[in-house]
Amino acid sequence: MSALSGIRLPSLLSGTALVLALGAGAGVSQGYDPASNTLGQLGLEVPGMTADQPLLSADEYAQGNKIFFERCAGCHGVLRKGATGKALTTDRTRELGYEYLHDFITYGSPAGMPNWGTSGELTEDQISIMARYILLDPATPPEFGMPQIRDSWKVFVAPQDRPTQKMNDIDIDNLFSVTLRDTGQVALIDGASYEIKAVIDTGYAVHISRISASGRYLYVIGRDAKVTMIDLWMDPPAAVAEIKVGSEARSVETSKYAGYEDKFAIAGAYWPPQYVIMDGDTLEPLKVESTRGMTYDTQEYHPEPRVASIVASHFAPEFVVNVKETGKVLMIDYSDIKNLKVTEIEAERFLHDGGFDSTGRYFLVAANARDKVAVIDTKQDKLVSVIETGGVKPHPGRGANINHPVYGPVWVTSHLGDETISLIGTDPQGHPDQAWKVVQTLEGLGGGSLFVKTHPNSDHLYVDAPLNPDPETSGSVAVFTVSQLGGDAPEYTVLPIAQWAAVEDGQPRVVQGEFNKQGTEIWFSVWNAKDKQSAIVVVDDATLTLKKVIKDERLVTPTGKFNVYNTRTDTY
Ligand code: DHE
Repeated sequence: MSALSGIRLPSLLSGTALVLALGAGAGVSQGYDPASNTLGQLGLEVPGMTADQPLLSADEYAQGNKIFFERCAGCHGVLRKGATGKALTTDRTRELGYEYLHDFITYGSPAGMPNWGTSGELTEDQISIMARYILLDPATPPEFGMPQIRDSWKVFVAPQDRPTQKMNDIDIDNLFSVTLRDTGQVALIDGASYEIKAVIDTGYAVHISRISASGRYLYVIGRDAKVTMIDLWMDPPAAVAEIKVGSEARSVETSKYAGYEDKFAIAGAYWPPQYVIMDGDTLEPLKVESTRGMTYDTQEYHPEPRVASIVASHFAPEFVVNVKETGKVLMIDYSDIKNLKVTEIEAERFLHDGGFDSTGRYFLVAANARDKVAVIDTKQDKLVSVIETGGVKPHPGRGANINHPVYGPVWVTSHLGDETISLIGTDPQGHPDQAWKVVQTLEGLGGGSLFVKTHPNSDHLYVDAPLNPDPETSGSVAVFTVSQLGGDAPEYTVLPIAQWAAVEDGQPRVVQGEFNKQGTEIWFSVWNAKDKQSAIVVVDDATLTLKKVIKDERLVTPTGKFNVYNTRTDTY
């Protein structure tokens, strides 16, 4: 927390601003739990409002700050310039005014702004605070450059003190790294016995896990921008190094190109907007680069272009870094870090998540606020196409690569904003007429989908809907049979995953399928509140029947799951 204590106070607002009102269309979909948690814990001084008519008291300001960074900044941005949600800068908020803002926060909007008031998530007092809070200028958290990054760097076990061979009997390739979101941990679960092999402390509200090219090291990133490096050869596997790359982050990746296996790691931060290249063995920080700069289209300066997804190219020693607010994809050449070469590709705003096609050459990334997917050729370092998906807010995770009976290799995304599932042709050689076009759309369970999944050995396409407001829908998964997608109006089977989990109480959401290495089983998280029982449900892919429910008191708020083999080989 100390690194954040120097936050700059917002400028003062005159009492008259209170009578102004908020604009339309702020927006994140229901329940998409944005959480810039670290910034939310700042203890800030009170902005000195006019003495006779304070806009917010000290305590209210602290509450507003906490709520904003925990619930709003993920979509609207720390500086409130807008991304998935609309801009909340004071030129807009003061024009729209208190009453409008108050109602908007209370009732939400069909465009995706949650109904914080009527859902009961915020009290009347909190809504009033928030409506006044966003009439103030945004606070600017401090920078986090190399001195702070280096200060945070810890090596627990130096490379020379680590085992020279695998010391445990774990089948590492079939291990799952499971995010335990609210405890700031990952659980390592054996893919065959379903036994929890280790629970390891990581960053706050862990986001994703990625595996080194050799499969030995697991890198985990927390929302607090802490990267934890775990040695899977140790008995039991344990953290060997950690570092903070900023105050808020979501992405981490490792070098995969031949000759550079396990050599470098990279992490991208939301705040400050920057990426950090680290030594793959120790996490020693080697280079930090800001992503601040011009938007790709209007070419205007943006102070907060956050780093969204990152993948490692298989065709060159490059990281593919997706910058949300400027809409640029950066191909970072890590072969010479001192003389860093970056190819900047104009793509689309606001880039979020994405994955490779089945050949590993093309990277498809959602520009979710614009309902598009951008395609990058990682062999030629060029934009191939920007595709209108036909749905609202594409959200693929890493997507799913299926072999369509008519259109051949296609990549699939579902959508946050509606039930559309879009299939995009990815085979310019074999199916040139369909390449980079939406070849088919399917209808899933409903809006609120976050992730799709398949495996080369499976004939099924799984689509979740964890953010759908209907509990039955958010507790289920739709399954399409790939070989039958050529027929008219393909139907899906519904798997009542939450019901199968039979957790004691609460309203768990079913999220993110992940296959085992062999592609015979798919695991789903049954994500309940922190104080309630959660579970992981394992489905037999051939029969679409329940195979196992993993329950354990240590499995608190499981969300993402990353099978070591599938993650390191980009199999999805
Ligand atoms: Fe995620 C991936 C950002 C909320 C679970 N999430 C990603 C990626 C980004 C991102 C940029 C891609 C990383 C990569 O591939 O390098 N997520 C964000 C947000 O900004 C957002 C909207 C709000 C926030 O403040 O964090 C957000 N995400 C969530 C959740 O609420 C989820 C459902 C539960 C959780 O654990 O927090 C969630 N995000 C995930 C998962 C992935 C992910 C499981 C990886 C999916 C995969 O298969 O690759």
